Amino acid sequence: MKISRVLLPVLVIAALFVIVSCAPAPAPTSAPAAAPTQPPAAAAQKTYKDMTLCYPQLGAESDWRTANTASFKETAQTLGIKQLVFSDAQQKQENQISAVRACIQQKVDVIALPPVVEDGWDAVLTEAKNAKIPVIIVDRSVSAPKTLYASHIGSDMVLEGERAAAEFNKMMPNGGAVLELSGTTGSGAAVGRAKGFRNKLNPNIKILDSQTGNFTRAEAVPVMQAFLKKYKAGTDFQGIFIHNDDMGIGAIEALKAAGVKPGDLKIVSVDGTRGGFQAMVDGWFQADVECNPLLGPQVFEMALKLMNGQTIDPEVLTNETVYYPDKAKELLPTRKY
Ligand code: GYE
Repeated sequence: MKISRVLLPVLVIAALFVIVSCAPAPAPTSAPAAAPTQPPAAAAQKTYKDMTLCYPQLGAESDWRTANTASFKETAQTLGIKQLVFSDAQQKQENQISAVRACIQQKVDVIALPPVVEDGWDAVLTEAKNAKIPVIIVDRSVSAPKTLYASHIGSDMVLEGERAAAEFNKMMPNGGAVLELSGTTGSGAAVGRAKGFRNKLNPNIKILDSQTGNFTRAEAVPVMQAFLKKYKAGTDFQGIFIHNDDMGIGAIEALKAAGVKPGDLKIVSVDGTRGGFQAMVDGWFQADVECNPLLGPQVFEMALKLMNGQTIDPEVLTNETVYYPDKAKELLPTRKY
């Protein structure tokens, strides 16, 4: 039989095709059925025992701060974390920035930062972000972009200022003049409280003067003394808004020395420390706006979530209230700070 030149290659290909399709199936390359593969192990969840948390505390300026530090140290112990890297920046931002940098070097798991002031954090927060160390801003706020930190846990300082204003509005329905003894200049706490106070204060109540006492008793005394030299208590002004209880206690010292008696002036303070409660019992403060320093448990819980890649709230505001003299005596022994 003569096969044409055209037909020959077609027949060869067809034959090859038959051979290939009849060939036995190649042996499977995967593991034999007798030894089935295990499902991939779930990523090991981190626990508190794995946690190194950095807390570059801003200072020790007030009873609020002392309670805040204690809350972090106690919580770290209770939870049994691996290490709490604690430092005290003595109210100096440059010390806090150095402490954060040391924590980045040490490759901590999470940084919880209570910023002394709002501005000036972008660079070091960027460094933490580049090192893949999440940062939780604690207590006061920062002005840095939200993309540079994981979350903020703390008080609504604006609301605190608004609550203080509401007290003056109630106590001084016919208007008058008040002084303001403000917290650390440029701090989220002082900026927020001042803003909230101005938001809500009735227009018939004038803010006669505002000076900082840097949140400390010691610095509040000379500021109050200077106020009392410049303005006559009860005549030029009828009230004082004080940004924290420690400064309130310093101010009382100066007021007493100048012969002012409890109740002569309307005084509203912030924090709700034992010292503030005592000042209400003694008749000096007419109201104390709560600011809760016991933030440790919430912060560690969030830090663990971050270590495990879980989702977290970008802002957690503390639930707070206002305290009055009528319940102060009864509540004083129950106060934790
Ligand atoms: O009110 C004050 C402290 O940032 C909320 O700082 C905190 C404030 C607090 O020194 O007592």
